Amino acid sequence: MALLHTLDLRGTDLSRSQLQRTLPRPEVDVHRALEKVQSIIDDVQERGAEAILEYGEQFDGVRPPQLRVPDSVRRAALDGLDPQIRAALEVAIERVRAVDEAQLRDTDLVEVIPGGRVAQRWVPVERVGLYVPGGRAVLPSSVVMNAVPAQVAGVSELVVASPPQKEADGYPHPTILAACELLGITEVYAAGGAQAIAMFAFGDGVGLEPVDLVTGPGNVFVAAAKRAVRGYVGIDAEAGPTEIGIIADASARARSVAADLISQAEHDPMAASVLITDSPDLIDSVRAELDRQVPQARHAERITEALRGPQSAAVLVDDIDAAVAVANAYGAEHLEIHTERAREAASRITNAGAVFVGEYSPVSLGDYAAGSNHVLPTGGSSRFSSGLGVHTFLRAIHEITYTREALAASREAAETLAQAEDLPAHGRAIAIRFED
Ligand code: HSO
Ligand code: ZN
Repeated sequence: MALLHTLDLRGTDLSRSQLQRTLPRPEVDVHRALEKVQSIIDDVQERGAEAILEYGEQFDGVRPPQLRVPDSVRRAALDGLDPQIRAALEVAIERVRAVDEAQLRDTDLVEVIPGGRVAQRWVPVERVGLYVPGGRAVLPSSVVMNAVPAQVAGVSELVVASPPQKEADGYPHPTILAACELLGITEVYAAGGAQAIAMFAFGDGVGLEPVDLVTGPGNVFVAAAKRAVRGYVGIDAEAGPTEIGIIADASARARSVAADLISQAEHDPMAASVLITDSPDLIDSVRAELDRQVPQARHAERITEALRGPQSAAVLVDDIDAAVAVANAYGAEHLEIHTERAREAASRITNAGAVFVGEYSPVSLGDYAAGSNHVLPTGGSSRFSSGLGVHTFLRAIHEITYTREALAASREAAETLAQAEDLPAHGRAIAIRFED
């Protein structure tokens, strides 16, 4: 079967609902994972740290000497980190921090009427658990992407959990530990999967405090566990397989387009790589490039599976307007634009986790060192949510301060609505203030 099957949408109905039915999407059954995950969560709630360590032994094949990573192990990991990797992480941290600092907001104060004020205070979440996957890919960049906005927001306690690794005596991967140390994160646990999420939500029974919010990517079990604990704690999102959409016209460079489709396919056999173009020739040349580049790739097997899957496609449309409509209906986690007037097309994108404009702004740059965040909404959830940012870690608290005069000037509206809703005690609570 060819890589990237063609979906010919020329001359078809481009309404949002029709497109959403037609466009390929990776299928991940979080629901099915829920049952399995629930029993792990129950067990962690019952038996605490011991259950977490046992699941680590079962799933990761190793048991660390203790659940919490000792300071000395973290420090040694940073000391042992390749200086080039350290420098690259520092670039990433610095750039993400610069972008995040621009997201900070002052208290907004609105004087609704003279003497009647509503202030909006942005308050950081107090304690946050960051999940960092191990397994197939150890991603220290994800530590940066989760931790920096939390720190910029002012989160006071940042806790990391990452699966125990056989090669590290049961502690998380040394590069993950080094990244934590670089970021000043001192509370780190060797816990993975659903048991880590349960630990965040309910504590470990012997001293680890529950968190208020859980963030970070993970596999289907992590997603299911997040769904299961949601409500007890906040969650950022259930991350699904990575997606890249690319809008390209005949002017695009097939080599770069193919390389970018491959780059996200490298994450996961379920990853979605979708080319959206008005040029049949470009599809041919991108396919030829894929045939050339994929076999040379280190992870050729999973890339091939991803590019052959129903979730990946070359979507052929009449023109770039149609391509924009398709991209907006799809709402890709990452959307690249390789067209002659790329910035203009980008300005018309309303649904995407992040938009990468022009040939020199590839998704891989965003994954590591653009300054943007790489934790982005998947599965079409960009229609209603944003990527991770300072806002993820802030809550808006309204603070209402009215004078007697301002309340007097407002009572009619409030009392009328109380009456209309048949809640007279609401009205009384206002009126009583003006009685002798
Ligand atoms: N593209 C991934 C993030 C990542 N890539 C981490 C490399 N490391 C999901 O947006
Ligand atoms: Zn990536």
